[in-house]
Amino acid sequence: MGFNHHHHPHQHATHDNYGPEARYAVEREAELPTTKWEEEIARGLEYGLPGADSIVDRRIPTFSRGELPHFAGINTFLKAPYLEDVRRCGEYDVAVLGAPFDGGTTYRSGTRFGPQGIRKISALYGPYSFELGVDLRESITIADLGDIFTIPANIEKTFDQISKAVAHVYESGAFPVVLGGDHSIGYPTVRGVAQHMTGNLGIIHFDRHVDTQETDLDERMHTTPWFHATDIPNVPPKNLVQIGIGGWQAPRPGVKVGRERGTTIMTVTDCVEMGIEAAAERALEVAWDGADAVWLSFDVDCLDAAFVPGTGWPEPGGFLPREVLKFIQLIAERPLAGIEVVECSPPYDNAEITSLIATRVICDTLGCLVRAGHLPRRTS
Ligand SMILES: [Mn+2]
Repeated sequence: MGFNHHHHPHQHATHDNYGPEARYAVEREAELPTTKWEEEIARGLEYGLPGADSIVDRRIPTFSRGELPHFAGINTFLKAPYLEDVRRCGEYDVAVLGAPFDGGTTYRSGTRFGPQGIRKISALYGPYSFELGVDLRESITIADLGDIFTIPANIEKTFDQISKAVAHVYESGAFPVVLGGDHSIGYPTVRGVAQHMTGNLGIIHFDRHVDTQETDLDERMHTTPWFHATDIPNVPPKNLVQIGIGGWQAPRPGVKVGRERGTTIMTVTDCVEMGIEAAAERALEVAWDGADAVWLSFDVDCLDAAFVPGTGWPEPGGFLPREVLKFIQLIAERPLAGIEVVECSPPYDNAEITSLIATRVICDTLGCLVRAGHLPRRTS
C-alpha cells in the first residue's frame, strides 16, 4: 500500500480493518516466501507431466504430485515425502513416524489405526496457518518415515522397537513427531530420547488420566507409561506436569504414585480458572526446572469427549479445542525434544474429528516452534 494508493480504490483497506491478531496475520503473510511452493509446482510438472491441453492453469500436472488436490494422492502426513530409507532422516528438519500399537489398551482398542487416520485427514490441511503467520513448506522440511514395526501380541518387544526407532530419529537431529498408538508408547518414546541426553528430560503430559500406576491387568498397559518413564534416572518425576486430569477414570493407584513421587497435576478447572496463559507458564516452569529438554505427550482424550469420540477412554468435562490449542501454542514458545499424539482410534471416530484435532495439535506445535525460531534446529 502507499505512495499512489489513491489510484487504486480497491486497495483502500487500512489496518483498521483488522483486530490485533488478524493484523499480525495479514501483515506476516506478505513476508512469507513462495519459493518452496514454486519448487513443488515445478517438480510436479516434471514428475507428473504437464496437464492436458484443455487445462488452462499450466501449473496443474497430469498426475497429482504435491499438495493438490487435497483429496488425491498418497496420504503421508501433510503430503510430506515418504522416506523409505530411514537412515537418511537426519537430512530433514522434522520426521513423522507412526507407532501403530493398541496392545496396551484396557477398554476401546483401535489406535493401531491412529497413524493412518491422522495421515488421511491431514491431507485436508495446507502448510500455511493464518493466525500463526507461518508456512511450514517455506520454513522446514518434513519427511514421513512410515510406521514402526510393532509386535501386536507383545508389549515389551513393541516397546523395544519404539525406543530404537525414536532414538534413531532423535539422534539424527530430526525433530520426532510420533503418531500413536495407545498411551503405553509414552514410556518407550521417552526412553528413546532420554538415552541420548546427559541432562534431564521433562515431560508435559496432556490427558484426562494420570497414567502413573506400575501395572494394569498385570502388564505395562496404557495406564502406566509415566511410572516407568520417571524410573529412568534422567527423567525425574519433579519434571512431569500432567494437564487436564480429572473425572471418574483416574485410578487411585496411579494417583498414589503421583503423590509419592511428586508429579505436578493441573485439572481442567485449575487451568481455566487461573487462565490458559498462567497455566502454560506454570507447566513450563515445572517441566523445565533443571531440565535440558522437554517432551510433549498429548493424549487426545484431554479434550471433552464431545470432540474426541475416537479414543480409548472418552471422559466428559475436558478442554475445549480452542483452550487446548492456545495451551499448546504457549508451550511451543519454548523448544521441545519432540511430540507424540496418542489415543486416536479411528474405528470409534465420527467424521474424522478426532484425527482432525490430532493433526491440528501437531501442526500448531510445529508452527509455533517455527515462529519462535526453534525449528529448523540446524542452520546448515
Ligand atoms: Mn488418557
